[in-house]
Amino acid sequence: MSKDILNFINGEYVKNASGRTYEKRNPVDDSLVGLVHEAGKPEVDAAVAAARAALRGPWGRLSVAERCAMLDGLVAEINHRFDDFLQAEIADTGKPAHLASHVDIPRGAANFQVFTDTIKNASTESFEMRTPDGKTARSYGVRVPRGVIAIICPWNLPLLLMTWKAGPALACGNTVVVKPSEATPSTATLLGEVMNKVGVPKGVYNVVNGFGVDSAGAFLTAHPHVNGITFTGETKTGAAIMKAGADGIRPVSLELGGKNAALVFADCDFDNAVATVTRSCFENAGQVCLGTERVYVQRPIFDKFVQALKGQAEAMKPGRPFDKATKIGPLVSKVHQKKVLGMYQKAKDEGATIVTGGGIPDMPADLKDGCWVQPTIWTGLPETATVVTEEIFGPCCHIQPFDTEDEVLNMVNANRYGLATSIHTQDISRAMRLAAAIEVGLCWINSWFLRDLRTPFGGSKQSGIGREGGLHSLEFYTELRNVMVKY
Ligand code: NAD
Ligand code: 6OD
Repeated sequence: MSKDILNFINGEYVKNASGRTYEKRNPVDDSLVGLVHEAGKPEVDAAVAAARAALRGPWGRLSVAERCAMLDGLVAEINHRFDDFLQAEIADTGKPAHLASHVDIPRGAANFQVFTDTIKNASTESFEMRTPDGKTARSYGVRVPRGVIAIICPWNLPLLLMTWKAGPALACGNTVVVKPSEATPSTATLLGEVMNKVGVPKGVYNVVNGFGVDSAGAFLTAHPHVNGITFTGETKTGAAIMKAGADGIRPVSLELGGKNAALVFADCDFDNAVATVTRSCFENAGQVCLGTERVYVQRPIFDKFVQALKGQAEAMKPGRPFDKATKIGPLVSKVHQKKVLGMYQKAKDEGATIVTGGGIPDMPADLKDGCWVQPTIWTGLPETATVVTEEIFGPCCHIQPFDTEDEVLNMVNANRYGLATSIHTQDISRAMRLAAAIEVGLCWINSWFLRDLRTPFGGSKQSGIGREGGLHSLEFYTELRNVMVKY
């Protein structure tokens, strides 16, 4: 019997009026994870109505300290049910257990903790002035929740990226309706149980499952009682969401696609650069928005670097998530596998030299139906080639040689995206000069995906609008009201 993956509305797990379901399959071996009950308009309406009502219920009357204590309870309960979350995330994504247990699940919990700390310590401004009639007036800011927040999520780090938005939204006193990716519905849905266990009032956290266009995603973002939309996903979806937000003048926060570059200079710490670029290209099978798909290596070390990265790529053993030898999992779905393999073909058609990979790995019979692709490295393409300009979101990169700082800077900036970059050099002056000149929201020097959750996170150019993280999240999840008192 297959498991039902339901919607979570007003504190209860509910099916849908239409009876429409779809199969969620495990990308490791195509086994059935469960039947997802797709939310239609009635369920989205019910979720938004529950979220709206909850703003005026006990949730809205909690003090900041009480609300934060409740959310801190959530952190403890997620950690208590760590294995349930781990199993659910792995069944949906197929990612290696070591990755999910060190990144996805702990960060899923930490995202609540950091924002309860932030909101408890956030101050507002206050000014005193003299009035024309000789009295005094003081104005001060009050942070108020925005209201009902729609959270639209991708599938690559499902719990982490959902709580990255639900954490600050709830800490600030909003209520939320989450639309997880159709490919990864399980952990957002499971979190409903934890909400109930720790006493989060009904309607504060809701989950509607389904797709984007003509489905739960579009119904939710178009809903007039949604007061703000926070989205992580592809740039073209972000454009559709921005249009939906324009109706009713609802604010949007957009974390979008990227085509991130790594710059490797001849004076780098070679072993650290190879290890770091290996992670940034291949971790999570390349399905990390911050991941590297363009590598630029200074000519004196180009051949040596290509050979070293090739060795690392070929050592990435694909396999089952709980097998300790597994270094790389499958892609998330057949749809995504087809897209990535299409790009692998495109690279070939456009004349790439295939340094390694380029296809599907040879897998044992029980894993043959999984969504596997080989870690792949290309060289020899011009900067205008499709796989050098377009986001692939797979375990692959093109490596380009360069001679001078100016030359590499021009190549890196000649792209419509501007999410992240990493610079590998021991010349700190050069690194800091480039960090200021490269058009991105996030820049790592001699490191990658090292995060302090109090810092601003977001993309430049077509990689997004807005910054979240620490106090920056409060700009989206609260409104500042000015109060002027005359006395
Ligand atoms: P996607 O844009 O296809 O889907 C994201 C979510 O939007 C899904 O829940 C989907 O159902 C929903 N959706 C799709 N169309 C919609 C519509 N018209 N209205 C409302 N909702 C809609 O993205 P994806 O394939 O799930 O994720 C991969 C993409 O996400 C990549 O481009 C990646 O770079 C990006 N990403 C960005 C960041 C970041 O922080 N900048 C983080 C992770 C992923
Ligand atoms: O670390 C984060 O807060 C974050 N938003 C990571 C995004 C990764 C993208 O795949």
